[in-house]
Amino acid sequence: MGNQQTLSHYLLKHLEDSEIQSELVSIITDIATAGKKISHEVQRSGLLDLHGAHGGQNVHDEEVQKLDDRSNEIVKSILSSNEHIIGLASEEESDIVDTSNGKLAGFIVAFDPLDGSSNIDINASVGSIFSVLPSWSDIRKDFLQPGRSQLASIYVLYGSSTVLVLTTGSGVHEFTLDPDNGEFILTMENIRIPESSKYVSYNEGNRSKFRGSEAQAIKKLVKDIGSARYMGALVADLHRTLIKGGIFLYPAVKKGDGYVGKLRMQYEVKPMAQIIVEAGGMALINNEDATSVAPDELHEKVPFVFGDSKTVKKYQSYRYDKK
Ligand code: P6P
Repeated sequence: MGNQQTLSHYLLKHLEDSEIQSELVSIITDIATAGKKISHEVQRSGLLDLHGAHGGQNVHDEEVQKLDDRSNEIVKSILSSNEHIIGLASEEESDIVDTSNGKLAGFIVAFDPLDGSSNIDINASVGSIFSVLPSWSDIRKDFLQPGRSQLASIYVLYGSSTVLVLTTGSGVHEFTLDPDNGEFILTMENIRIPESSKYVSYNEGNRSKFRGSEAQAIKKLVKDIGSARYMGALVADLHRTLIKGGIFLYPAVKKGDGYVGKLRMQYEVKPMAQIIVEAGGMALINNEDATSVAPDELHEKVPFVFGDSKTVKKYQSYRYDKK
């Protein structure tokens, strides 16, 4: 293998012209450390009695898995000791965690410590997602910035290997964890999502809960594309879409007399949309560019569609063009 560039070396060079180089390198290095520790636990979850439910419920009234809680503690302990970070928001925390110690300006990080954790017990892929934002004075308000304000968007995918994928606004790059030396090594630089329309990815079990026009559009897409993949973990479904192309959809589903989204703006949709757009793809919330939509509240959930531009435009024509 050619020059094995570590994440830290790559970041120092990649961010050499950034005036916040040292802060971003410090924060992303800590996020990578959290990813390594979580990867270590995920690989041993069955041995450490970390399968199954923890017994609590999160802010979305979802059953918290033991490893959700463990992963949340790992991320919180590492990031709260980073001098540049003044606030945290987590899927597993009902409210913001203030780590400012009175410091006014700095950086805030929103994260889903273990996304897709229901896959843990069946040994399928899970991931962690991180969103890094600037904060000047009001942490609560600053978490409500749109996706395009993010300084870094990162995910770690615990799959057949552990990979960290990031963007700091100039390209999308993948690093693979070398288990022999614990380093994240650059394995793909400037990833571009192929306009392949390879797969449609959505939960077929929800079809009856979609709006009619949505179900119709998806039916046409499936007919056009012909093959479907769905892994039930956003990080895994996004990584496949980033590498192979195609489209992922989590439409609003019927609840009572309205329709609601499932994916969380703060620590799923905002960072993942920025990565897809940086790789040349498209990401939508209710047919708007997902990177320009600002959340209304910390744990807001929204419908989310992303993929290669060709396939997303085809979806838009099926879903929204009045015939
Ligand atoms: P469903 C996992 O719980 C998650 O938040 C995402 O990782 C994933 O894309 C989605 O929910 C799966 O939801 O309803 O298909 O199980």
